[in-house]
Amino acid sequence: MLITFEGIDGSGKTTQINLLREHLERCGHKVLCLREPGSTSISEKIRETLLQSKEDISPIAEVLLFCAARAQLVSSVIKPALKDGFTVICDRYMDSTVAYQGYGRGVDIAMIDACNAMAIDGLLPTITFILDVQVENAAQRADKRAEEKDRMENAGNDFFINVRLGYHHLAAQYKERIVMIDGTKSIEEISEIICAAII
Ligand code: Z5A
Repeated sequence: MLITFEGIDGSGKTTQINLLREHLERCGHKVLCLREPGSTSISEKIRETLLQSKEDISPIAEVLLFCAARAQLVSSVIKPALKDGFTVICDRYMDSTVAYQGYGRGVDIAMIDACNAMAIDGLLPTITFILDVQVENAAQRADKRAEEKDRMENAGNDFFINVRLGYHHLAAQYKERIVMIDGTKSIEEISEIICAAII
């Protein structure tokens, strides 16, 4: 089973992934947690370029780089792990490219769908959780962290408002796969909803 988590930066994905991992391991599952972009040496190098580059990266180049990182992760890690009986939890996947580069940057969604199709090679998530929080709320949470903002985090409020809108559209379009959760509920309440949806 491939479980993916989505939402704007600071929406609580990492928190919920850790709780779900504990829950699934207690139930006897072998669990592998991954992040996008990243989780292979090539994909981590692409991540470094995407998030830390001081040079401008064109929106199309951004799509191709995120999808290249994804293609490498799918073929070298996710597919083999699923074959070995692992439950794979991925912090972001194909929906991030639609929300961030499509709705955020304005790249044509049909072009993104085509790139995503190449990258995932038929591997759709079994279930996707979108943690929905207002941009201001997520920004307040992120501000509490001491780290310097990366290239994507510096994109500005309007960008994140559009990304959030993109997630709303995706949730409406793919009801059979996507569960959208109010990310302002308590950590425990959200975790209960997620665990109940997995069973
Ligand atoms: N990106 C893209 O543009 N296109 C793509 O195709 C892909 C990615 C795959 C990767 O960022 C960036 O790449 C991301 C999208 C872009 N950029 N942005 N902006 P990342 O991997 O470095 O980080 P992230 O995925 O955006 O999120 P994050 O910083 O790791 O946050 P999070 O995992 O969603 O949240 P958290 O760390 O679990 O929680 C944040 C804080 O809130 C923390 O203090 C928690 O204790 C607190 N929290 C969590 N839940 C709650 C609740 N329920 N109530 C109150 N407080 C809470």
